Amino acid sequence: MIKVIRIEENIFEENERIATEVRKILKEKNILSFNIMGSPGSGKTEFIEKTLSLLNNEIRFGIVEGDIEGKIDAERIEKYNVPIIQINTGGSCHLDANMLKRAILNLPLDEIDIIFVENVGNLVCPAEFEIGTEKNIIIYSITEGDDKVIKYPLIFRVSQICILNKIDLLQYVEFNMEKFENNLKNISPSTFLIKLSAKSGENFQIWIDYLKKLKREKN
Ligand SMILES: Nc1nc2c(ncn2[C@@H]2O[C@H](COP(=O)(O)OP(=O)(O)OP(=O)(O)O)[C@@H](O)[C@H]2O)c(=O)[nH]1
Ligand SMILES: [Mg+2]
Repeated sequence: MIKVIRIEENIFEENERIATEVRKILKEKNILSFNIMGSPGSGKTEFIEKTLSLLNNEIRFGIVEGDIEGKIDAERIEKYNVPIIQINTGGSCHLDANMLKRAILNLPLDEIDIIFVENVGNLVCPAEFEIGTEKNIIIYSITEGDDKVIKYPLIFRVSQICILNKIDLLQYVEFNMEKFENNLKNISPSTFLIKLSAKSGENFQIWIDYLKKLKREKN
């Protein structure tokens, strides 16, 4: 007789249970939280840095950095003097709810309004694991091509916000904006799109205003 054990289901079930715990902790502390996902190099850390440089004086942030190895991104953010936890997954291509739970329990939650979690750079795996944050953001950059919404639909579907980054490079890169926008509308109609450059700051104020609005709605 053969007994089949559905490990995959169990992993997802257990993850969902802990994600609910994380959600509860963050709700109790009235913290707005974002799971920031995207390919390696799409600009997740640059985006966090730019946001901190503009809002650090008026909003209390906490940062969780997820990487397979090392603490390079956490070190980049250190200069903003915000509480940071670096998670090293040791090989896993995404964060899971248990990792985030351990991280936030090491943050001074009573002194934080907004938490940014930078997930491991990857366009596939992070989309499959809820970590208990309130909103998902996909940071996508124009240098990755205009076809990826079709090829990697899940990460766009699970994201309430899509940041289309590196628009300062539009004149140098073959990127069909209309095609990208139409694909996004078809695959995930409710995803809110903001086109900006975290580097030059072009359109960045749109994100800042939107973030402030989300924060006000939370209060
Ligand atoms: N031109 C341009 N470069 C950018 C922009 N945003 C980020 N970069 C550059 O892109 C490179 C990668 O940016 P990161 O912020 O490290 O990307 P990341 O998504 O955090 O990467 P991982 O953490 O490795 O997944 C860096 O050299 C950034 O300076 C942008 O808007 N325009
Ligand atoms: Mg990074």
